[in-house]
Amino acid sequence: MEINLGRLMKDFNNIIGFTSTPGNGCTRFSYSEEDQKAREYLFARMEELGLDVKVDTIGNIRATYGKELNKPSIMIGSHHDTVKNGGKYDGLTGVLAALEIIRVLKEEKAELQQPIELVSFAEEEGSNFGITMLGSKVCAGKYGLEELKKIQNPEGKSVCEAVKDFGLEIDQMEKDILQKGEVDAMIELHIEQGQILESQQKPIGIVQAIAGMRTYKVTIEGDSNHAGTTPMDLRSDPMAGAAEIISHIRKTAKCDALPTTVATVGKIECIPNIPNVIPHKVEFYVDIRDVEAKGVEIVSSKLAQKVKEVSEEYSLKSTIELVGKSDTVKLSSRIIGQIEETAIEQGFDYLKLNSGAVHDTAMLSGLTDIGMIFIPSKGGKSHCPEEYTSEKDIKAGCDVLLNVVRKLACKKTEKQKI
Ligand code: HGY
Ligand code: MN
Ligand code: MN
Repeated sequence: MEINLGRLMKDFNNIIGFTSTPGNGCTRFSYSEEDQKAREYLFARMEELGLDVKVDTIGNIRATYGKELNKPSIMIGSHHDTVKNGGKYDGLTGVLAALEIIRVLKEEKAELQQPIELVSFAEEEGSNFGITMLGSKVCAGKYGLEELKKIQNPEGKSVCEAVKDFGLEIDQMEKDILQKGEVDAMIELHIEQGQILESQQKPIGIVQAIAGMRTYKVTIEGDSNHAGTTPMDLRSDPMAGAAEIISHIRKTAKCDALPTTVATVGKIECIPNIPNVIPHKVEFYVDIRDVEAKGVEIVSSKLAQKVKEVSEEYSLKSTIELVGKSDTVKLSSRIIGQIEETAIEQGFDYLKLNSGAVHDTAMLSGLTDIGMIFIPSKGGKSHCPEEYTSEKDIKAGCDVLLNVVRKLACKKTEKQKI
């Protein structure tokens, strides 16, 4: 059995048009106008398929084929939100793969023995609130309402306010928390976002573990003053402090942690952000990851130590806030085995690897068996307009996922029993 690539790419080309930065990558934040347009497009396709569509209180879309079977589902999907000026393929490929797989199983009149549930998680990128996988974390019961009232976007709007403005009843969130046993397996198709598969010319990646991460928000306050009249030794300059801390984080991750440890400062804000003013305040986010928890631990503790040292040296007031965290997750050997068996049956070469990117699937570990299929990213580029995956690789990944789902959710036909 195989997907209809033309149909999937038609969906793909429609949805990538929903971006607030046309010509400069995809920018489709959750709860935005672009998100709403993408949702409307997806709802129309789901309706054509007669799926039972539900949007939960944080905005996760859950559309089920075979709901009447009233059994644990096989969940497939990903997310359709993006980073700012992001790529076309991150997340969306997995959502559209799920949609197309349901279409094919329906067309082929495959006899379901378990429902198949298409999921598109909200706010996976954390583009609004700086916390990755917020939708799947809420789905998995990792956040309570009180916490969502406190988490704010840069404009000071809380998760609850933003979600309510989008027309969702976040106060009722308890009823949507996923319970163990509701889902029999969750399998996500996703671009690798790295260059291992391409460099080893493997069309299929079978993920073994997903990196754990911590996101810290560091705030440094100093004494704002005139850039021209303040002698260097009389300054309490938060930007000078931030520069030392940021270069120290890079050195620690590169030289003093583990070979698999990575750390990034990708967002920084300077107040008042004027060339001839020594800043009053600098805020920046530190994204630390590793498949080995030890690596995250090393950089986190060195960060705290350096912030303390620099604050004393420059008479600065600093705070470090842990704004997001997820532990390393090992994927299900049952599902890994299924993916491997199917890739071999279909004649696709594959590689077992770890994921440096985090994924919604990881948030469901503990609630169900989880698996991930990776497909190559050209040049390993992602989270940027240059992100690209070939249609051939998209089809290979979808065909493997289609046949894994068929084996998990459908009755064997007489022919398959032979
Ligand atoms: O940051 C990540 O790893 C994911 O792309 N949100
Ligand atoms: Mn993603
Ligand atoms: Mn991403």
